[in-house]
Amino acid sequence: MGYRNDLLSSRSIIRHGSYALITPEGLVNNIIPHFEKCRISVVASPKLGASFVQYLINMEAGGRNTKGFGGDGIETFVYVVEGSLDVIVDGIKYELTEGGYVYTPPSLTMIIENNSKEGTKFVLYKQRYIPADGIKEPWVVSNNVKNLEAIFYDDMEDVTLIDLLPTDLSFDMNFHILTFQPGGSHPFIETHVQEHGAYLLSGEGMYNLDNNWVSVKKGDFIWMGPYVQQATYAIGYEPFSYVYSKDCNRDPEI
Ligand code: UGY
Ligand code: MN
Repeated sequence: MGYRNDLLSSRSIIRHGSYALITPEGLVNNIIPHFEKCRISVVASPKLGASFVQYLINMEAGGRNTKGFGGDGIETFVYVVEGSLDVIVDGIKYELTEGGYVYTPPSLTMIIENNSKEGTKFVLYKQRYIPADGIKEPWVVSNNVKNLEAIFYDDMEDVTLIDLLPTDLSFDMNFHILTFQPGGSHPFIETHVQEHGAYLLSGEGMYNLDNNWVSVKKGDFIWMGPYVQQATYAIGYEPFSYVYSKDCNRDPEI
């Protein structure tokens, strides 16, 4: 850091209310009360046009948020990208390693602590839960993607999908992992009401966002707003994979 050693340029693209590509080089640190020993970037928020808030966090050894994150109508989700993290919900401790995650329902808070000797990197997410008449509240979910089955996406053998949360109507959101082998692609350009917050875990792709093709790679974050056209081709030599949010199971308000 300090004096520049090249032209000032960036691959990031910000289209308020539509979509955003945020690359790791441009991330800045945010101080947020109760998050100790953390480097936090808020990559999606209502200020961008998103209905949720998503953070990329690097937490040092001994870092934590013991006040509790979420609750009071806000559901939360954490996914570990590197290292390990302890998450405590309702007195129960979940010891997460890479690929581990916890979903916390809107009535509870999550405490997060890095009790390891190394730094850890994780994706954190919050959104206001939308109750539905006659549908019971969601529950705590924790697992590791290594334990979950990947299914072929739309019958294509070079694209797989993992659902991280139950498809039960109690849940108004889910997180998924889509993985494309090089050359694999979506079957068509999607246009849908749901939003996504996507963190790119591996590989490279050409992504169509609002009918603009942009190159993206591991470490990038993409926010896709409602109805923004979206699809990708995987390029390069390794699988292109991302973990992403999706709202679901609710009738839009008018
Ligand atoms: O679930 C989805 O809507 C997903 N196929 N979208 C995406 O990858 N952009
Ligand atoms: Mn989509």
